Amino acid sequence: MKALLLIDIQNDFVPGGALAVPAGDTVVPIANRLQPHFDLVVATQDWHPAGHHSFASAHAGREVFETIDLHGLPQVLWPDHCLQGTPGAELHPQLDQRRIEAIFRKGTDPDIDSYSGFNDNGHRKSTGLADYLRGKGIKQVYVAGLAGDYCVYFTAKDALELGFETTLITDAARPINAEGYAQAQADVQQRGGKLLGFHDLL
Ligand code: VGL
Ligand code: ZN
Repeated sequence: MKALLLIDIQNDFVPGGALAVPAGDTVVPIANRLQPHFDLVVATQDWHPAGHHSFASAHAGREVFETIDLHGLPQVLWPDHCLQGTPGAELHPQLDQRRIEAIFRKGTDPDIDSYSGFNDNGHRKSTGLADYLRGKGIKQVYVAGLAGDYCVYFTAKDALELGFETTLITDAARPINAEGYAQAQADVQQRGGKLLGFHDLL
């Protein structure tokens, strides 16, 4: 059984949003075309409380995109984004939600960021996604969405570590930084993941 994991396809991550990923909106029609080819479709939603410690605004004298040490983990400081209950945190209005069986929220703990859909960045708490997928008989996961070099990449890495056969649908994700995404793809492959273009799955 194969699951499609649609990562953080939210208004704040597309052009015009608070943490816009270049061409982020182009993943929406691709995600919609892919969905019917899977046994299960699941989405994640970045879902931060106000004042989340991944926000530069929570650290006096710090700038957006600086990296700091946050409770023992390296943390890129982001613009305020995906605030719980705001339009920016909603899934993109053109994303077809009819086949999305569950939405896993992450980033709710103010003290730690959570790029992966499975675990926070310190692997301290899980979201329950792995158990959910196993309960549905899923052995293979395909990862797409935003951003390719952060939440999509970390989700694919965790999926591999958790024992899922993992494919990154490279052109169904868009990165914040192109070089970072090239490295992410190489790393996924090195860890035993597959890379595919979305046309190969239609
Ligand atoms: C993301 C940075 C901060 C993502 C989420 O969805 O890739 N990136 N929060
Ligand atoms: Zn975030």
